Amino acid sequence: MLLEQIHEPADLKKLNYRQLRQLADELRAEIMKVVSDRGGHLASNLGVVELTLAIHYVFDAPEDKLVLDVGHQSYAHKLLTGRYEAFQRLRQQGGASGFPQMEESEYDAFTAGHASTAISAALGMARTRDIMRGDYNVVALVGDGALTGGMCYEALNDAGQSNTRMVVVLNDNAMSIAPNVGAMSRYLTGLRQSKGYLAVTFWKRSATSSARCSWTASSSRRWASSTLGPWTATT
Ligand SMILES: Cc1ncc(C[n+]2csc(CCOP(=O)(O)OP(=O)(O)O)c2C)c(N)n1
Repeated sequence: MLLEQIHEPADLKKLNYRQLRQLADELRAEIMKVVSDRGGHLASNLGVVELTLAIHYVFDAPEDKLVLDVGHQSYAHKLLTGRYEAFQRLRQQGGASGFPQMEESEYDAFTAGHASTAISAALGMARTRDIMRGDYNVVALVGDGALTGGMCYEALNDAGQSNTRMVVVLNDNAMSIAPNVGAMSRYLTGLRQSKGYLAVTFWKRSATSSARCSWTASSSRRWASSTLGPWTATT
């Protein structure tokens, strides 16, 4: 089993594409096994397995900071950051918390639970980095449900205006606790169905399938932090 051999994200970078796919399957199986026993969030965690793998493959946590909005989607992140044993006792005393906890791991850059806080927290970290002349990346992962919270707009407004270097990944699965409603949800649905977006998705699929073997973690990271500009929303 590959998962038991992953003690830190650096271990991921030794895997080839086929092994990464196997690891994604193992993560899903582990999450289903533990959640059916201990309870917890299931769908939101199953939905970010590949995304979490990709983020940890591209970036270098804990130097690079990953801020998860709400934090209910943190199970794959915990399993990839040395908490396999603790995860077996998920949400039990002495086991892994169901949310990111700074006291639990240096990989949890922010203790979360409330929705819509990640972009603001990440912006604060990015600003601190700039003041301290640091060089690490800061990544906020936010769902489309959490994105309906006003705090996100205050942070996006501030980040866009100040041009602070950070990455915002939007996980738009058209779901919150129930299907999303409202103008932003309608806008994102329209965006996902637009010709331009579909063309980019098609291009991305063909580019990544042909570049699979030569695309390394460091080249992906360089691409993410330089080519995409100061901050980026990705669906
Ligand atoms: C301020 C606040 N309100 C409500 C909640 C309850 N809550 C937990 S998860 C969630 C939905 C998040 O949806 P989304 O951001 O789309 O993530 P997904 O589950 O789709 O990955 C909500 C509203 C919360 N954690 N904080």
